[in-house]
Amino acid sequence: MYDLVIKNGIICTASDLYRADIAIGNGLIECIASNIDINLAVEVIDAEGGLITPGGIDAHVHVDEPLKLLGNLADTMESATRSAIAGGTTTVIAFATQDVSKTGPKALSHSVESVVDEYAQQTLYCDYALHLILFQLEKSSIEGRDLLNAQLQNMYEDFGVTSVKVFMTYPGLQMSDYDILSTMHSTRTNGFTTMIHAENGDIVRWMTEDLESKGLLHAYYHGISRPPAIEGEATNRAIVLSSTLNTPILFVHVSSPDAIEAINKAQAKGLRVFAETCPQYALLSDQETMCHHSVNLLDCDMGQTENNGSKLVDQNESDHFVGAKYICSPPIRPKECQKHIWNGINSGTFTIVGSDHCSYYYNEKMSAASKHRAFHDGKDGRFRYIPNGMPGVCTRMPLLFTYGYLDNKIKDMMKFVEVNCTNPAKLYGCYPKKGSILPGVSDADLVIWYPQDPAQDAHPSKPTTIKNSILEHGCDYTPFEGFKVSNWPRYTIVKGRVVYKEGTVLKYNATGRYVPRGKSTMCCSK
Ligand code: DUC
Ligand code: ZN
Ligand code: ZN
Ligand code: ZN
Repeated sequence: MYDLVIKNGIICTASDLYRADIAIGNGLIECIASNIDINLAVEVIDAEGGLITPGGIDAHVHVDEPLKLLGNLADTMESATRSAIAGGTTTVIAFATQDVSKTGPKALSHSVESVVDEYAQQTLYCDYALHLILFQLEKSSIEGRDLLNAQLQNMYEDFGVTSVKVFMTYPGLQMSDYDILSTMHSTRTNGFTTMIHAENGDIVRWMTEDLESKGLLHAYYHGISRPPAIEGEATNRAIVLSSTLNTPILFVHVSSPDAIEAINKAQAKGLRVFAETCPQYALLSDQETMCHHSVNLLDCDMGQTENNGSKLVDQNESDHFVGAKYICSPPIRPKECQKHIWNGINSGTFTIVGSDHCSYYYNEKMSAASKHRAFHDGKDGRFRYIPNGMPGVCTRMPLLFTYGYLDNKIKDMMKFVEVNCTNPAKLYGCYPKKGSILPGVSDADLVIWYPQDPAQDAHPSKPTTIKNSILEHGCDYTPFEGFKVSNWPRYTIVKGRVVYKEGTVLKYNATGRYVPRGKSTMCCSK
């Protein structure tokens, strides 16, 4: 007997699109065949001609951690995984931040351990894994090599963490080129993936201080302080560092055409350069951060701004802070950048799409900035104090389905599955257990989408518009409020159990746990 059989679906993987039934047993895909006998099944789901894809893998999710280095986040691992499955994602890869109070060869293992211990106390709706954020080398010298090698090796052996993120910006997190080289040397030795946040932190600092000196403090200037070229510069520089050591590299949350150009050039040369982008860079524009101001903020660019802060006039003083909802880094770019993002997804410049879910309460974003009131009548805050990040773990797959696949910005459904499900699994060492639908080897992590084009009232549970209330996350807003959607996950299945059905989360089927990963089959030195 099978635990579950799914009939009448169209299976879509990164390589194939075909009609077949799926039989599930013991949490795994057991059999795919053209007509599986329903008498062999304990439970049957009729997909009614809807697409069936692997569950999504969101490899870029920030969740509240014991160490609050990024500040208080609105999502626990419990609410983040609940939100994930409500949008068809069945595995999330989050971050454990290095705890610099821990030292010695097990320092990084201990950093990961406290995060895993905390999440073990929570109900998890899907599986999760962890990257490490590394921002300070215990010994920043050639002599420190053996220690860092041992720290990474132990973290792999103890917890199956095989990827490390480093920052080229942010006071306190920014690493020198020297330390990035040391990190890459050790990630190469250990077969780890090196993830890079590429923005030139010194330029950001200078631009921020220059804007502040002119009284230009609103959310909109966050983007002005981090122009596309500074992401391009850092991307180029990181490519030079990685090619110096002949080791692969992965750029996360790529937003700028300048960065895309640098990545394209490197890839064309045959360098092993990989990249992630996010839905917000394909779908939002800097207009959102300009809200309610009647002056032409676009006049203020690239440090040439005159002191015209006093000329700013709020059309609606009560909610002029709304632009803070869209603050993230790299920032949301001008609209003309969006086509470069879609082209990059289709052309393979981008290996994956992640959400960079990093949810700060809008209320807290306001108060964090208001603590440093410095602007007209004390009603506003400086952009530099507004936490960087927005929620997106739930909306990633549905947005890419409607605005990518259905709107012909993503060339076909197989590409959709590749960037959202299969490549993240390969890139981060959990394929084919995750990210595919292979009998005998893949977890039964699946999404059954609503049938396309049914009479609208045939499925009243299908959302047509994104509202914060349907996203199941902990955050008090979504930057995608009001976006129309033409499809949505109808069933989300995690390890053979239905955890989300027609708009309802089924908590009693939640069996998520921590998943140790192997080494990348794409982005690591052999
Ligand atoms: N980078 C991220 O990846 N997430 C949130 C903030 C940041 O800078
Ligand atoms: Zn980042
Ligand atoms: Zn204002
Ligand atoms: Zn992030």
